[in-house]
Amino acid sequence: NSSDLIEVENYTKAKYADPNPDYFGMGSGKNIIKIHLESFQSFLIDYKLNGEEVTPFLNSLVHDSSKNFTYFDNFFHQTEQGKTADAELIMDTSLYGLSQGAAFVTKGKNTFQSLPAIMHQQQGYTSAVFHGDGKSFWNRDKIYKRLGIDQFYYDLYYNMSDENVINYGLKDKPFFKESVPMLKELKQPFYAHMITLTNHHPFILDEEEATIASPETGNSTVDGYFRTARYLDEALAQFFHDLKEAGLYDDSIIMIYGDHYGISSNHKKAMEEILNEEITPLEYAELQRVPLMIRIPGVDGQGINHEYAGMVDVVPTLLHILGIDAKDYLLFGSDLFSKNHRSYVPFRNGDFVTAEYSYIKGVFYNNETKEPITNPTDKMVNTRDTVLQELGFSDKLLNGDLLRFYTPNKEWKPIDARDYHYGKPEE
Ligand code: GP9
Ligand code: MN
Repeated sequence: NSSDLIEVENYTKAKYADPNPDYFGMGSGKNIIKIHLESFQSFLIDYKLNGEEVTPFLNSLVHDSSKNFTYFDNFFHQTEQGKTADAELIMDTSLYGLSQGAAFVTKGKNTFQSLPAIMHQQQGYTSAVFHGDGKSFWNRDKIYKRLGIDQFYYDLYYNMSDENVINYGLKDKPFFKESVPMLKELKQPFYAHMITLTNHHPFILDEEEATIASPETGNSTVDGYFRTARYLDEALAQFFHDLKEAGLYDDSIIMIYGDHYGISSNHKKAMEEILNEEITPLEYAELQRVPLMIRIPGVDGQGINHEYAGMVDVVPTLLHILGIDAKDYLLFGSDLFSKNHRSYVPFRNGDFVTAEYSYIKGVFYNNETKEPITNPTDKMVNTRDTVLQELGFSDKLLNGDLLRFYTPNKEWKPIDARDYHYGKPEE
């Protein structure tokens, strides 16, 4: 066990990418509002349906430089069966999920050294998750205590009346609306994670709330997706407006991300119609892009950043933005703004993508020609092996609960789940 831990430590520390001085510490002490776009894939950005933008508000964050966002257009989700729960785990710990099941559930008693706890211990941040579903879905009420999340606002904190609810839970518009007063109450600086829900399979919406005509592929999943994505886009526009009114916008870091695909491989035919191209294995992998957008107050947005990156990169990136060096922690990702950010993005199944080539289901492809590479270079083959090794190290950490034995630095205090209580609000 201890030799496993040393091996993992050597591996992650060798991959550490030093901070970019233009970003290091630039967001220190600022609130962070992290917005989860359920099932949102990057192909929606700038996509036009019958000549009309599906997500005009998100598109404006990408293109209007006065809004000061940086949009990573080659950012990929790295989730597996744990879906939302995997995205949450990866983005708060820089570990991978498991190849089967959801670590949020099966590793719900593990020790973690998570972003919210590090931020709390190093800089006094309060953390909170907001989500309009039952508290025990994905074992959240238990695992959040292991992640050191101070507050969890789940369905009972919201008005779950019939007209406010569809599909899994609270609709995104009332969700954001009712969250703002709760956000205002949080002790600052805070790290607030807003998890949306309406853009979730099977993508249903009340007719009177639909503001865009569906495509007509005849596949209800694909056809519905555009309407719920538009609804989410509108909910987000309303949230930004309300954050400004509440005085929370200007001085907060805002990070927006998509958690995983909405359209699974079962819907290739309809998607081929939508995208007007064949969905080969390579194309399907490329569709696993999800948006990542960041705005840091006082720092110019870059517009579109083409760096290839994945969810594991988020923890070191945010740590460095706050001015906390990531080097002490066991993290599989590296800082997106670092000049030495690593250039390949592993998927949980061992496939991976880089800017030039991809490795999908046992085949290397040239991204430009889309053709298989029959004679991969040693470097390509080595990268494939490194990806498998990295996933294996992450599995060792989770399966052996090895972070129990790891002390990042002398300031680190282990998270004690008993310190956290997510009491039911007064009825
Ligand atoms: C449920 C929601 C959906 O609370 O987060 O999870 P998913 O099905 O996307 O994993
Ligand atoms: Mn999800």
